[in-house]
Amino acid sequence: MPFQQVPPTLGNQYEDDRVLRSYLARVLPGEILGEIKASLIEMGRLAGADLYQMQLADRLNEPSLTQCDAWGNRIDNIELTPLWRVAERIAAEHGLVATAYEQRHGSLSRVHQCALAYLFTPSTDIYSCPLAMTDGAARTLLASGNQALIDRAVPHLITRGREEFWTAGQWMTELTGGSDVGLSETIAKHEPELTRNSELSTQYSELATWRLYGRKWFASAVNSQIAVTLARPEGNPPGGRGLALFYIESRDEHGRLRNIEINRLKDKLGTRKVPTAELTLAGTPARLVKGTADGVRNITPLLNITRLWNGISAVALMRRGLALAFDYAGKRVAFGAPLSEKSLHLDTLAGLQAEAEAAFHFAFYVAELTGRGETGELDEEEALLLRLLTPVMKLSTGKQAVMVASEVLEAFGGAGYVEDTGLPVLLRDSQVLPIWEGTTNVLSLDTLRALGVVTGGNDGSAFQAFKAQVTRCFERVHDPRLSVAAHLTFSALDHAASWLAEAQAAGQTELEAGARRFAMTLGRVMEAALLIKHAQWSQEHERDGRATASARRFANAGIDLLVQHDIEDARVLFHNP
Ligand code: MFK
Repeated sequence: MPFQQVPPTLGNQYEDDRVLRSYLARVLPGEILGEIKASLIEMGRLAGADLYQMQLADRLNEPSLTQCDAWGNRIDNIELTPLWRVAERIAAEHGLVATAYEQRHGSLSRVHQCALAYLFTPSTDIYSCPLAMTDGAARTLLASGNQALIDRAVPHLITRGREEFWTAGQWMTELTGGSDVGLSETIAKHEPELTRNSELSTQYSELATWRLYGRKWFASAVNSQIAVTLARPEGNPPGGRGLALFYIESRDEHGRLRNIEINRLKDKLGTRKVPTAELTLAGTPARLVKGTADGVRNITPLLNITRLWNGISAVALMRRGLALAFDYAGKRVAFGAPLSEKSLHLDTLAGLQAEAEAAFHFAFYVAELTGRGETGELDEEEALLLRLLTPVMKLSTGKQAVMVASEVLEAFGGAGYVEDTGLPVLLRDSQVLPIWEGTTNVLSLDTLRALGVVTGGNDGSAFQAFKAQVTRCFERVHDPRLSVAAHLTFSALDHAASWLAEAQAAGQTELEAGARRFAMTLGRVMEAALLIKHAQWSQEHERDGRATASARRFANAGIDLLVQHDIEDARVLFHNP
């Protein structure tokens, strides 16, 4: 018989996931875990079986845009891929958004929802993108207090009924920039007489009294029923404060776009199933969400929710890559033994597992805080902590996902580079995670903003909240096998504190130049602290030493990234004087 390689396979993605199950056992009271377990087992089954098989079969399909019908009428129709159509139904029925709003288990409903999203995401080709925006739009509308819009849209965004379910887009990015949103050029004209315009359905016409004119350069999941977007009311000043937040229902009751032209779909490195488009808003009817200014501030609830989803997606994609790589290591024989018995291969996978495991605890800790924020349970210190940790978690886990995905491909040798294994997409889809929802550098600067450093309002309380949480993580840690990891964590924390004080004294240039190293160090400190805390718990409650092994590896791989670089060297390299 010629040699035949056995491919990697997936089991039930909940039952096989030691990290998820152990974490849920720690944070959820037994009766809550008992109530939600069936939903997790079912999602784990779908993710490892039906959806995964569909995903492999769907590999070559991509969304398509048909701009005109046979007779030249502009229709701008988008056809989604088969897997995405199934994903939409499953997402609604399994409450991928709804779970967080039904709040059957109070603040822990956010953890339940994120666990579902974590299982669902790797098998559904970034359908998490429209779900993240839908969740973010619901949270933003609720925060706005705009009762007319809340009544009209939120029930559709948080329903479990597949027929009534709406998804939301987030149209922010323009040619002027995806990061510096305050440069947006879209203009809003107030037209109260729009209410009598027959092009609008009766209900929507009572709401939409503005028209938007401009170009959106990177509008994700453009097939969504609604979108939230930013535009500058005529006469408003420049910058983010002069923008206002608007609500759009993109199609009329006949399915025609409301003065929106889809110019083309983006030809992207990854997330190829997401119909991301360039749009022209040519007098699109819209409704103000909250006030006629401060649009950037008013859309931040959405940004923080999508950044949470980004982190959950990052740990989910890491988990998928490692589930396949661990399975394959037991099946692939080279140099006389399975790879799982080769110390160098084991060592490599263990390092990746440690990164993924630390990232997992960070993302889910932010989910816990987000849930408590939504049920009004956060005190002042925890609110500062959530504001700080959201960008730090997003930027840390995004970078880890790319590194882990790249190594996972390498763990398969040449097979990892071949498309029909279904592996390369893991790397392409991971690569978006540090880019969208705020690049690593933009979020590093946001970290300084969250600390109050940018505005000069740094009274140290946000950093103090961070330190207090790290300290709390160690309250019950006593295993000597974790002591080196603990020492490395506190030493990095001390260095971060002294660096911040020195950089603030040195001035804005020094502060900004080191902001990424600083934010990444905070991220690794928090990841180490949370993982060590869990490791101690898992030993005591599960007699399981695997989290301890991961914590030791993670800490030894390096927590403190605050090496000193001279910004003058960077200037020399750039300007070649
Ligand atoms: C898998 C799931 C992933 C999800 C998929 C979604 C796909 C969608 C793809 C995309 O749309 S990607 C595009 C996303 N774009 C961004 O994330 C924008 C990145 N840029 C930033 O985040 C900038 O920091 C920002 C635009 C916010 C800077 O704008 P400004 O106008 O310079 O903001 P400014 O003046 O500093 O802040 C305005 C107010 O908002 C301030 O409050 P005050 O008015 O009270 O002073 C800030 O403190 C506040 N603020 C800013 N960021 C905040 C925030 N508040 C809370 N949370 C934040 N994150």
